[in-house]
Amino acid sequence: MRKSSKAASLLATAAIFLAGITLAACNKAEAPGVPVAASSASSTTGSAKGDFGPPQGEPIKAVLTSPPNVPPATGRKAPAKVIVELEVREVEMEISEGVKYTFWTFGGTVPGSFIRVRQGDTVEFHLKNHPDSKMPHNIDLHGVTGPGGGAASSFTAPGHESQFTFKALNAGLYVYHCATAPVGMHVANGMYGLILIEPPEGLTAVDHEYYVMQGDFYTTGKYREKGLQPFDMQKAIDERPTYVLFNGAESSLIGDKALKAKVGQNVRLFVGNGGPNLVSSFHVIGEIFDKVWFEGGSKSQENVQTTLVPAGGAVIAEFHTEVPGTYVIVDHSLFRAFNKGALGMLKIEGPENKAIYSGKEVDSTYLGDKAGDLSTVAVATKAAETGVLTKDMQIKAGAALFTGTCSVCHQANGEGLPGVFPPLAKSDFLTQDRAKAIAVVINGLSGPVKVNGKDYNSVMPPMSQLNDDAIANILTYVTNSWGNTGDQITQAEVAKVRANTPRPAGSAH
Ligand code: HEC
Ligand SMILES: [Cu+2]
Repeated sequence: MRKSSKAASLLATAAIFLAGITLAACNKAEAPGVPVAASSASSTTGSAKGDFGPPQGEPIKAVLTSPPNVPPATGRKAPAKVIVELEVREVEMEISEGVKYTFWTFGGTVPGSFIRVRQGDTVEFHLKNHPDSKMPHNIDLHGVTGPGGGAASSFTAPGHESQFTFKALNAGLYVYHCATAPVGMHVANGMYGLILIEPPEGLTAVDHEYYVMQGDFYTTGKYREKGLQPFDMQKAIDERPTYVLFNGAESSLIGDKALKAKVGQNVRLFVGNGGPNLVSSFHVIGEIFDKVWFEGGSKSQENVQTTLVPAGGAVIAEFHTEVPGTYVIVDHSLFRAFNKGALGMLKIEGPENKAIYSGKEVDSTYLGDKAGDLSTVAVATKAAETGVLTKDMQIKAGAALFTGTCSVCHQANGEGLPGVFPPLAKSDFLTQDRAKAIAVVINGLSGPVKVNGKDYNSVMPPMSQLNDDAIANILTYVTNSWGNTGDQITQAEVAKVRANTPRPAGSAH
């Protein structure tokens, strides 16, 4: 295709125009105190578009929210002076059932408090570091124009406070994080969050806004290994996370903490990724994002299945709800979802719409071991900690874990499928030898076997990725259900079989 001379001259004009904008942007960045005229209506790029007059009215104290909540829209029509007060706290919290971790937080939560201002606002930022903290911290806000995004002005020792002021020049959704050395470690411990800088006209009204932020975590113990788990620097350097999580804990968006909406509503997700290492392939199973403002910027894309959220980046995703049910939120790098915790839920309530979707839901496949009633698992974990774990607690926890772990093959009623999956109900194989039953779960089983007089010759994959306590609970449930009679199978028994039997090649340890 040949360019006409007219097109060439148009291009030249555009080049001059762009050069002008770049110059304007430079001037502004160098002298942020000098208000930039809101004039250049023809301009369509970056920070030149906005309302940069002096702050008006009384200073406003920013409303900060904990995830998954988002502060209300600023609703302002003019720039203001906004005061943000954020306190760093180092707190021990549950990262997974019975697993504790010392998080370093902005505001006591992971991710940190959500901050919402309007483009053109002058933000007076106060960073406090709680006297109980062991470490100094600071903050780098990606929405700040200036050295280190504020990091250079906010180094704060325990029990101290620092203050700096910035003008919110660019609209968008931005990550903030701690940038104190070793930076990777501060971020890996949960020191990140989101700041939304609304465009002058604000965002459209929706029924729900939620705050979801992914992060990768590195513990010396294995996935779901109980107790207080220290940070593992080597795993972090190797980028081998033990956990990949939404909102800092495995259970943060599960069960009664699931995000909620009704059929026929508009939902907006502010999705961030703190990293420090992984890039997220953010996906909601069974939904399509009608609109995504990719990379947290000003352009939107439509009809998106999976959106990429870089480490230190964010997106705004919107969709309209049509069909009731549980929608599973994942990082579509699926081992992270099913084996490292990157799984959440959105529960949509309302009338069925058979014209859009015919069936009843409940898809335990996509929920994995989170399909059952997890409160029973919590009860068993707590009881095990204090040494009062009863058989009944184990059976209830095992029932929840069996769903989505074993039921896909052996079926919810334990009957299996004729010729393919042997029954666990009244299985003579199972009741023969408990150590052998434990070994089957840990190391799998293949080749010809006879169960209740019928021949099977198939493959059960090793399930050694399950913890000793999970296997003990599942087997206690199995050996006490569907007409089976057995007693408690203990964690110690499972640990012994694990130690005394070799793992097949390629299985988890
Ligand atoms: C992917 C399908 C699959 C899953 C998931 C699965 N199994 Fe199996 N299981 C099998 C197959 C197939 C066999 C028979 C293997 C053979 O033919 O050698 C079997 C055999 C067994 C046996 C011995 C035979 C019997 O019926 O008593 C036990 C016990 C058992 N499984 C328990 C479990 C438990 C507990 C879980 C969950 C932790 C589980 N299985 C998950 C497919 C599966
Ligand atoms: Cu820090």
